[in-house]
Amino acid sequence: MNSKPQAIIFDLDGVITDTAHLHFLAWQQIANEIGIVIDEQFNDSLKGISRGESLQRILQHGGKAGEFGAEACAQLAEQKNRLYVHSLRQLTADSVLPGIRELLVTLREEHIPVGLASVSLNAPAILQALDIRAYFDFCADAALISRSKPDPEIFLAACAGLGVDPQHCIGIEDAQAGIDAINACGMLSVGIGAGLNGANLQLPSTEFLTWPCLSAFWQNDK
Ligand code: B16
Ligand code: MG
Repeated sequence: MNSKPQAIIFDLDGVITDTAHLHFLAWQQIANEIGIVIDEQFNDSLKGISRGESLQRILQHGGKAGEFGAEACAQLAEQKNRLYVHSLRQLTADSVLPGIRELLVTLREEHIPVGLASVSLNAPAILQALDIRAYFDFCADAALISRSKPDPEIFLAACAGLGVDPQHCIGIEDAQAGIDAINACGMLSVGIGAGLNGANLQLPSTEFLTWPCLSAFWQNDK
């Protein structure tokens, strides 16, 4: 039995910082412009889902799935991204969720490799804005991924980049699609927040996500 996991792989949105609300505001503006109403509850179903797929879900939600061709969809997605990227200017080092920076520091001290598995093409810029890029040994490139969560592709890419075996790693997620992705690649899953099914460990918020907690969880399960 290994006393420590080979790596810890983090989701970004909802685990490291709360960008879900910013995604929501940008999508809401785009949806309004084409006569579709979305609310925060619907937005939950877009967590971990790529930009293009999110747009398809919004169109379907509004009963307009067949009304926009590929070019129109690309334009809407680009417009949404412009709004979203503009809103990211408000992120600072203080926008890291409670406990996360401390955990990243401890994982460095414990020599445990850290990876990022976000399907956001904006992830590198967000880590820079939060001033935590240096704590990540490898960030999977969302541009090289063809299937968003719940497919395990992004988590497998993070493990491959770190040179670790998924079976010996922990993945941390706040979205159901992300928990399903972690479980599908044989990693141990940690869920943050309520309403998630199938997480191997469920914590109410990031404040509870400490190295002693993860270490005890690892040793109990392995
Ligand atoms: P972008 P994660 C995901 O990030 C978000 O949860 C999801 O809402 C968003 O649509 C997706 O990134 C793509 O983001 O438009 O910035 O490329 O949860 O995988 O960290
Ligand atoms: Mg997330």
